[in-house]
Amino acid sequence: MELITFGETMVLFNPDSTGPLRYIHNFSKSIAGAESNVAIALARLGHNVGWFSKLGNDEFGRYIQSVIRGEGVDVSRVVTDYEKSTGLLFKERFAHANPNVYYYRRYSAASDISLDDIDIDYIKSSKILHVTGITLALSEKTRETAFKVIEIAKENKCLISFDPNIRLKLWNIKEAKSVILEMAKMADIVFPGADEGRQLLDTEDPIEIGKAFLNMGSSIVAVKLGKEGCYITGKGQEEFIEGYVIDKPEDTVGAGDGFAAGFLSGILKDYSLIECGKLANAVGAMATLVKGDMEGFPTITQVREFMGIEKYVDR
Ligand code: KDG
Repeated sequence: MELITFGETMVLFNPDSTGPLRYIHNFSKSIAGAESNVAIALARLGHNVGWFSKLGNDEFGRYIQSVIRGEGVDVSRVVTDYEKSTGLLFKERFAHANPNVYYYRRYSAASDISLDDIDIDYIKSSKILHVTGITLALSEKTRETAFKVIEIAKENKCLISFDPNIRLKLWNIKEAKSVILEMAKMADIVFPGADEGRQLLDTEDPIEIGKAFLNMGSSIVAVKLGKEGCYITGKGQEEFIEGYVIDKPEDTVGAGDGFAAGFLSGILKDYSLIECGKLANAVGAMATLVKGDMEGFPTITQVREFMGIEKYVDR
């Protein structure tokens, strides 16, 4: 495998209209999960990737597995929990405000994942292991599991990619800060956002954020700056890379995961850090053009056309 990731994926219910959930009658069903988003985005870009989690022995778990498998991601290491259920997520949309998100994931199957559920040889076989702060927030058990898995992967020269992905519905900032900064010390590539810089390091300055993570031991830091693009630092290089302005984004959720996938695709292809940043910006921007957390991720041909590198002939 080129990259393996693990973490909770939930069934996402998106209301077909705006307004308080108690008045909503129809929802569109899809899936949501930061780690599976990265896996799906990389598979669309043509990479050989694996994702796993623990899912309930229920129709929602089977649905998640079949969607991710259908995207060309290896799901052979998914574990079924016969007692706990698959997590759910509901969005609540308003015409003039950002959507609300409601999680139904406490005590879910995925919050119970332990080292016994994980095929360590599978992890060792991968070039990159990608983890996010969401897994660290789900439960003591998932946190402990993530730290152990990373330790083992590192011993086996697997590159550790880490997206802090702070979700304050899952934990408070004090706890998030101490655990995420502990994890960052073990990561080779880190993907903080400017707002996460403020929450974790008391600065939104990309250069300072980059320096701080390099000092903690990372070798590459890609700071996400939204439509302004990104700031990349590491391996003796540093650069601000201009982003894409999307006038009317359909849905910005998943853009950060698209960014990470684009960047990691570049790393897997031995691109320069600047080229990795360019690809990351483009995949992140394209994720916002389609409604849904993962539906907008492009294929390699689509992203190259978006970047103006290639013309699509097959229309
Ligand atoms: O990064 C996008 C994710 O946040 C979303 O798909 C859902 O994983 C999710 C979460 O925990 O909020």
